[in-house]
Amino acid sequence: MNTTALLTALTEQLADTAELARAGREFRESGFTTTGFLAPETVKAAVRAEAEALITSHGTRRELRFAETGHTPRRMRNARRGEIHRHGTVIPALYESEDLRQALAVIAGEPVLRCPYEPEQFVITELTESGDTHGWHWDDYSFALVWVLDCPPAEDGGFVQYVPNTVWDKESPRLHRQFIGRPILSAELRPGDLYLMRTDTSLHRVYPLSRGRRLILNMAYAAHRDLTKIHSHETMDTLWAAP
Ligand SMILES: O=C(O)CCC(=O)C(=O)O
Ligand SMILES: [Fe+2]
Repeated sequence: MNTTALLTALTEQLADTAELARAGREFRESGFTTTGFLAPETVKAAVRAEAEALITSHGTRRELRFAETGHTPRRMRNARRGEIHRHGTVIPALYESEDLRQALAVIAGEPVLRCPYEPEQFVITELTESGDTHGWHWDDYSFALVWVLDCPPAEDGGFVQYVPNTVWDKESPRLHRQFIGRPILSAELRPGDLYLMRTDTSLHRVYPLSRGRRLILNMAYAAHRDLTKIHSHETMDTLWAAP
């Protein structure tokens, strides 16, 4: 199927308003909802095939810690936005889809905009080694739509944990403080799932892998409020931006 046909299939699927309403209720309550219903199997298969090819040809291993998120570990392989944009077709086209952003806006209850800072628009992340994790952090922009392309069962790690309604102070993240008096929520994910998270106010992480492999595509989106905030991009620049 070519990219135009895939986008048409996506648009047809996005007409499921009952699912959008359910996801919207969940999202506005907890800052998280699974949204696998947004994309048909044909689109998911095309995203997965492109992500597999890109991580194989352009994946770079990174092992980093950031003061801005309390020195939590990032142990992963990534293909970054520039590489995906240059060598991919399906993923950049999906990111540009206005129909997809409109569906996300129904769930979010507010407009969902392209991320104005290009290096953060999308990234492919692969966890392969025991101990690999995307450690506790917040994102710079309001929303992430994550496509789960490969994932082990929860017993082997790789599930997502989050603490909604928290505030990122980059100067003094006081990460452990965020857990005191607040529950950590966890969501099991399966290949083919998608989820939408309010990533600027949900402290979140991927539970360290003990076995198996995890592959995701993360598409980041902005809210209007993000466009007026002055953003510094230290953690993401180091993680994803070109050297
Ligand atoms: O891998 C995930 O499910 C989350 C990824 C994430 O938090 C990020 O890329 O900022
Ligand atoms: Fe994140």
